Amino acid sequence: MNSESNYPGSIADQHNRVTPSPRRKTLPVLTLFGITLTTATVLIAADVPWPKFTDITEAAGIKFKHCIGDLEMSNIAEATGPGCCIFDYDNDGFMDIYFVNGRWHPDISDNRGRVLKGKLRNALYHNNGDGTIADVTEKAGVGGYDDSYGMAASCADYDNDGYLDLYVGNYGKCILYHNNGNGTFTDVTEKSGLASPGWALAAPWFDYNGDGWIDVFVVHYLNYDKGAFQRTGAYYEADNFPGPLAYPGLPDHLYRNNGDGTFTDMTKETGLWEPTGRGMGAIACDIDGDGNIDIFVTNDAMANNCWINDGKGHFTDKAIEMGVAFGEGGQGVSHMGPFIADVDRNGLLDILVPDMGYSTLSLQGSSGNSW
Ligand SMILES: [Ca+2]
Ligand SMILES: [Ca+2]
Ligand SMILES: [Ca+2]
Ligand SMILES: [Ca+2]
Repeated sequence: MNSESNYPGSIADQHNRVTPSPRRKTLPVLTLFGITLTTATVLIAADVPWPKFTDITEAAGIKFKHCIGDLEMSNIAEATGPGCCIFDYDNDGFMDIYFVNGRWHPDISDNRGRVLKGKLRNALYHNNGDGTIADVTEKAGVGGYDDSYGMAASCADYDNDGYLDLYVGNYGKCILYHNNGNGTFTDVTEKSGLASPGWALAAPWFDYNGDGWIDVFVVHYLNYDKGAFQRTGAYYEADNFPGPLAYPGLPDHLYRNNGDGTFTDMTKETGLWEPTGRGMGAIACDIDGDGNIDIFVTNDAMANNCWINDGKGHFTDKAIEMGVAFGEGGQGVSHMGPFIADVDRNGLLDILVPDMGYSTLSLQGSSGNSW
């Protein structure tokens, strides 16, 4: 710890003074008809020492740096950054990391940025299990396409062979990499039917029809016009480049896994067709607790969708009735990647939607049976 973090009155200083060590108390945890059934030792929350973290990125060997594929951020595509996918691709018990990168793209990038053309790729890092991590992208064959600008990644064992496969969402065509189980992957995008062209920002996997084959929901953002609207100057210049409402949305897609390495687009048949959505993220889970997995989709600057699965292959958007369509002020804010968990431990799932302001936490069951 450096001296700055320990100056008198600092948070670290206060913490060091008030929490010399955690205290423990033995408390009854369940009392029924006056009989205590069991006891447990619990930590008093206020006395738990704060966890401390050390940035070991460089020491571990991670050299990856994200790039927007250009020298200057000048449009909504360059401003929409990707993330990474953490998964154990080789089943050695240690989690590995796949990073998604931007790249020079003729629809998005300026001419000056052309110097970056061909120099950017995604990266797969193998966790060696000893605190170091190694770039294995070339061997694994998962660098991505030069004409697909990386936006997202997710993983699932779509063919049930015991190895997690990798799906990359792009501006352009998506990519499905089949994990060969020997440290290499094969691009099976065309055969699988999962190219899902457009602009994909998230792709949660789940078995929507319960047939044992995992399906995928691909979130599409908006129909970027390659800068045409921006070149007209018909927007409020002080706001910098045009935002999401300057472009029409794109429909998300649900692809059913046929169990033979191919997928079929089931968006319209399942009621999920929503061509105006500007999807930024999604989570698949059983939000209403009826045993069927639902999908919560965050849309940028407009209403979110909460697609409730009826268990018979059909989804209905209940976001407005459930009170999770908008931000706290009832407006469509810059809804981004959502999180779902039981925050208040009442047995019902709650939703946190980060945005560029205060974010929105929606608690389920906090007032009657509503959100
Ligand atoms: Ca591993
Ligand atoms: Ca697999
Ligand atoms: Ca399925
Ligand atoms: Ca459900």
